[in-house]
Amino acid sequence: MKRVLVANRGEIACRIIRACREEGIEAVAVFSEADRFSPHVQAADVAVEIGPAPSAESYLHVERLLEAARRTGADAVHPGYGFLSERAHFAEAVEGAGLRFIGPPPAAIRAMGEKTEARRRMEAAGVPVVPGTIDALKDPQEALAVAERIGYPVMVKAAAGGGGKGMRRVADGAALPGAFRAAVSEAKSAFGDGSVYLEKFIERPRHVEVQVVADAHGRVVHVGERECSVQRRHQKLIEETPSPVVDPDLRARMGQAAVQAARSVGYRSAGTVEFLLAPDGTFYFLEMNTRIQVEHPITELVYGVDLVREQLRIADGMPLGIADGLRPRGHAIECRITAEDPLGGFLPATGRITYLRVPSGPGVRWDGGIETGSDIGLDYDPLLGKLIVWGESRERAIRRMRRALDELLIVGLPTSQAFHRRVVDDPVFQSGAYDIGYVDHVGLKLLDVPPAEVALRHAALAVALAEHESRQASVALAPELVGDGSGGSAWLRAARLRGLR
Ligand code: MV4
Repeated sequence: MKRVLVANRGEIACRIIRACREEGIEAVAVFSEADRFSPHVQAADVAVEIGPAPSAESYLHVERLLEAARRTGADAVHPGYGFLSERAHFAEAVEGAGLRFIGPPPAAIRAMGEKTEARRRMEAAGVPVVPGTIDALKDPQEALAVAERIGYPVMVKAAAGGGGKGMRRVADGAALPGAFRAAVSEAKSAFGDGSVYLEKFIERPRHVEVQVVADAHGRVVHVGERECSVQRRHQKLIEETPSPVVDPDLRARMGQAAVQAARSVGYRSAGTVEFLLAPDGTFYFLEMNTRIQVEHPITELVYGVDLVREQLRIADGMPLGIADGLRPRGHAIECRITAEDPLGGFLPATGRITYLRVPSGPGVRWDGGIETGSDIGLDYDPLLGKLIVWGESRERAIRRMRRALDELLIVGLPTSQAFHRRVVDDPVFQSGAYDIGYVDHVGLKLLDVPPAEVALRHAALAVALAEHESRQASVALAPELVGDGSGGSAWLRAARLRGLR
């Protein structure tokens, strides 16, 4: 492979371009009008405009992407994540155009894309799935019979659903017929397919996923797990590895199940098998993501691998560059820095980044797709970048993340940084004893700063500002504010002078 077209934007496009550069492969960037001056365009060897801002006119437009590949003489396409990364028809179109698709075979994408088909294959492959049905239920009577068998509470799920849509918990038999009928009509209108099935409801699960990598010569390895339970409305916010509750024995069993899942669909390239991990240590297959994931860097730091480099090598027919049985070293945490306002209900934020300062130093990695001057709009996913840290232990990693979050500065719009800064100080998070309910039950409350504190802060700021202005006017009249540079800042002195600290 000499030239790879990166069919993506933002931080993942920059990440893939870096791997290409290190492998001596030329990178072709594609960009929409809105992304003309984006960092991924500047980082590539060649860049092609593919259309106006809307994704459907640009990053999701198969013909324009293939046309860009043809025009630039690319011999492979890397889809990144999101956009067309898990569309089998795109992988087929790329291969049909004589290019290599840097990802799994289309058949593997398709097999894992249909949730009930995936469950069926997993059960046949001996991968643990949540007890329940696989085929759609005919009527409420059948639902009642199945629920009696597996026991309440149960989860009614839409076969065509996913990402939490079209699911409902049912506590007892009295509520089941009504819930069943509601789920069918909802699924019909939302997905055009009213098929629903039943599962045992898993109480207080954790979302733990396993990284797998498979080459074209039949080798499949797992590269540990990632704890992804800190998420809001099925959007992950913080990920870490190792999981605080996975010990070497459970890691081996989950890893083996994930490898089995990948083998059962003839997988190739990097992929992730998602599990529900119950408090009693039992785990169940949820779904498989047939792409490189946002959170892949924490695995890279703890296992010492480069997953995008592996994808490039595998697409080039080279054998896997990862040994079997790698063990985790240290601990890594990722905070997703998004253009959302945590103090305003995580509403999407827009604006110009008037100043960006990213942290660095030992064990700190910033995978970003922004720079000072970037305009952040609503056309694309709100992810601005990922702050990832590595520490010798979980405690050291948390301390380092706190320091890195204090160092990160994004001026111009609100971001999720404020949320992450509170989570790293939260005793529940620090204990590691959290599940998928963490954000709703604990995380969001961290943002409710008591009003008194807010008033005090505003007062301190007002005073400090007044002092600053008066000092500017007559610095000679207030030498105590200028100080000898020994203790703290003029702001602090001003606040102290008024007994606020
Ligand atoms: C479940 C579950 C509990 N029991 N299935 C949500 C997304 C979809 N892929 C599957 N999901 C769930 N399925 C049973 N039988 C709880 C969830 C769930 C969830 C799973 C992982 C991460 C976050 C979640 C948030 C809410 C519900």
